[in-house]
Amino acid sequence: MTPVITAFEASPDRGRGLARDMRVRWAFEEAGAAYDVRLVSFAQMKEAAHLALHPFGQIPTYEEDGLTLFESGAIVLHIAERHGGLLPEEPGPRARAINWLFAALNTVEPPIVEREAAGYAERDREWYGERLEMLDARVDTRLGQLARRLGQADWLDGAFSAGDLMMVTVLRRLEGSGLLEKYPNLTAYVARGEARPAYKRAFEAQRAVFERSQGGG
Ligand code: GTB
Repeated sequence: MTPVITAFEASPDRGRGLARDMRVRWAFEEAGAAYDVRLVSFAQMKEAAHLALHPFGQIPTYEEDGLTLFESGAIVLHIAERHGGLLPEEPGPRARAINWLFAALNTVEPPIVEREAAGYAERDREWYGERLEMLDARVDTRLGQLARRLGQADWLDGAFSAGDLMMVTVLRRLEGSGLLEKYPNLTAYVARGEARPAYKRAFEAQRAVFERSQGGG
């Protein structure tokens, strides 16, 4: 069976590839593996049929031959383990690539998401400016640390891996914030990820979904 993932019927990012199906699509494309997409509305995500796949009523999910997964990190890791191209074969480098995948999700993404969430939920509060400064500083700490470790290397640990794929998608969530630009090696790193043919295919696929949802395409 071709794996089926779920994605937003009309992504609130308007096709900028910031929703978490993008990382899964990119992993499939890097692996050269076919996949199908089932689009869901916000209402459908909260209905019983979708909650049976995803206990938190979100996208993305993954279904294949009786296996159901949720959590974009688990899905990307599953794809990487099933196919070549996203994880080194040697145990040490492979473990380090997985290490970076977790670092992207557990150490770099949380302050970025918290900052983004404050922008949606707290923008009108009188203390928002002060809070934003604090949130920016937390993100900046992580970016500075990551920039130091990456240095002038192309990728985080040798060849491109699922760890880089995840880190690039996480850093892309800073688009428009102006925070990444302080670190030219990180902006170049993201651009390097975005220049990969597999990334471009995944990006176009999710963008086409958004265009169709607006009556285009
Ligand atoms: N930890 C989970 C994972 O990694 O898979 C988190 C999944 C998640 O947050 N899914 C979001 C979702 O389904 C979509 S990606 N939200 C609907 C809900 O919770 O009801 C997050 C996202 C949404 C929108 C933008 N955007 O507009 O730019 C970016 C990212």
